Amino acid sequence: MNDFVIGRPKLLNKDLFLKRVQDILDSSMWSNNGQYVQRLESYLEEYLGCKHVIAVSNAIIGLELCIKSLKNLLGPVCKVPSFTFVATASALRRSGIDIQFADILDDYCISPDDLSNTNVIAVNLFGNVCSPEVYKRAVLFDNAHALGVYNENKDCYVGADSYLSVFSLHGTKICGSGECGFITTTSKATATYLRELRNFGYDSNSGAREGNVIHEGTNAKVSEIQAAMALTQLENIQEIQEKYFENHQEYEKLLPDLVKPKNNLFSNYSYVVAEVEHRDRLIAQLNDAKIFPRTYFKPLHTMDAYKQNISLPNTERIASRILCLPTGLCVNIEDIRYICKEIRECLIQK
Ligand code: T4K
Repeated sequence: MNDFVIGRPKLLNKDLFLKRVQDILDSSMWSNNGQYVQRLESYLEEYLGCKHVIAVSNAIIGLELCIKSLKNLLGPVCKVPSFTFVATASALRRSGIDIQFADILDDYCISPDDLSNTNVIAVNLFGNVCSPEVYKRAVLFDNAHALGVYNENKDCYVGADSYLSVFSLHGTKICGSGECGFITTTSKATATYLRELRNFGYDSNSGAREGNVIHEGTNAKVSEIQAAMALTQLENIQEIQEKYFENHQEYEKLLPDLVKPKNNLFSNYSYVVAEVEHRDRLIAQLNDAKIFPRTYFKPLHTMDAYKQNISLPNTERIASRILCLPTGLCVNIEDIRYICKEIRECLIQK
């Protein structure tokens, strides 16, 4: 029998990818802003309808580059939700910025009530979209989960009209491909700055390596093979989204009392999120049936590296009940029926 996990990736057009790998090997251009990185960026700009895309090696480094570009604006402290993946907070701390953790609403996005005068990094978590009040306040969006989410309030794809936002193309994400990510920005000057930071801080006008270094940069470049993999998967984004949507619909049909609907109709449905009582006992029983849901996320303010003696009631309540269920291209409708039947049986036994 299969095991059922939340993030097992599958490349849809493997033959095309292998052909592209062959092209890359033959061309002997393996990195440094080659044709596949450029094609990946153009593809995303067109798909999202956004002005500038900068491919980076993963989303956390993308967040760090954005934070560096915002440094004068951010000040010494920034507000982020405690209920997110550690990358959001880690990127701030590694940039020397202190964190104030905020509570979330029932849709897992940061609560607008909790935003004092501090700058905010907002997270469009699980394919949900933050409220319009948060949109007005956020200086940067962590869109790691939000590729292909259409924001009904703004009538554009998430990331298209934000000054700065960062997406993940990690293998566990929708259209993921190993390790990759990208930044979107509406500003040409910021895009140039970020491209220079990505490439050790070299002046992009100076061309060759002998050119001038004008910023303290890093290496956040994407290799050609990685970019070709991401591009090949993205070219099937519509089919992939339909699959995630069908899976989510089936879960909502079979577990209507447990699975949380998305807060916008045009979500990417990339995470199936349920809330249950006695969650940890249920997980142990499901694991016996080879079903491996995840408990994303443990609140950051309760973790050793980020501990703060504060109370965030909604975050703490939700974190004790949440369960992300298996979905993705390797999970089909039959699998979901099996998973839901097992969940029902475990809940009856309790
Ligand atoms: N912001 C947010 C809100 C994020 O959620 C993330 C990352 C980031 C920023 C930073 O993005 P990146 O810097 O990674 O681009 C995973 C991912 O590594 C991480 O990307 C993701 N969020 C986070 C939510 O989940 P783990 O430690 O839970 O992954 P792991 O290895 O346990 O995999 C999850 C499941 O997927 C397992 O059941 C096994 C399966 N799997 C995984 C991989 C990598 C496969 O079957 N094949 C695979 O290749 O962190």
